[in-house]
Amino acid sequence: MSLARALTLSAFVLALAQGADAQTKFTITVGNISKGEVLKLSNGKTAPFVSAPVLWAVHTGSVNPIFTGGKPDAGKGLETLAETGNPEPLTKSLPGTGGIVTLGAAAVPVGGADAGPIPPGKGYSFEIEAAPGQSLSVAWMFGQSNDLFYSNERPIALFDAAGKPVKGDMTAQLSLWDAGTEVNEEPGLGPNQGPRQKTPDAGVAEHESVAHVRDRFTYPSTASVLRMTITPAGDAMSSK
Ligand SMILES: [Ca+2]
Ligand SMILES: [Ca+2]
Repeated sequence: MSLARALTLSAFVLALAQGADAQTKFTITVGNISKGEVLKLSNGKTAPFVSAPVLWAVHTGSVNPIFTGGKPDAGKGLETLAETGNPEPLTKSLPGTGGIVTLGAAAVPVGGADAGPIPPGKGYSFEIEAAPGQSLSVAWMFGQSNDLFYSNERPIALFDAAGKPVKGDMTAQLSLWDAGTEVNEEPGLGPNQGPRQKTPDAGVAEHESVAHVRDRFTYPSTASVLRMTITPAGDAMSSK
């Protein structure tokens, strides 16, 4: 092989490798911004708003791969996430499905040493890498519930139409869902909810479709208790 051809070939291979690595790093934060005990209970007492670890997926396509609204829980682990806060079954069942490129869970609160929920004032932070065209979907349990979770109805775009990384507050893309697997009790008081249940399965089973929560109880507005932000790294790792 001539030197010129070898150089051309290596340049081509390098370009391919750089194309494959045309990733942008993003830091995602999910914070519990509630203060004190914001859940006002029917017994006159109060309880704090608490969120569980965050399941996240970077994916292609126009559909959130974590769950399907309007259909019953697919039995891949959403019930465990929504009823106990543990994202682990979904981290094992979801890879390879729904256009998922990478998937993980953020379970250790910032400044903490152990996995656990985030009380008022605490948060999770994690890094992802994505290429233009890829999106983010997330899900985590509303801790003081039987089977409620926060997630995005549509994929959260990580790039705009021009391929530029997005940044800023994405909280408005989140809403509160009912997994349809356990009958709801009063948030913050029900004996079969995350912080109080004696076993992970405690509670009355229900068989409904996953849907936006609709019951006789009141819930804090999402933006009053949570803040999710996306911050792209200063410089993309692409050579372009
Ligand atoms: Ca329910
Ligand atoms: Ca329960």
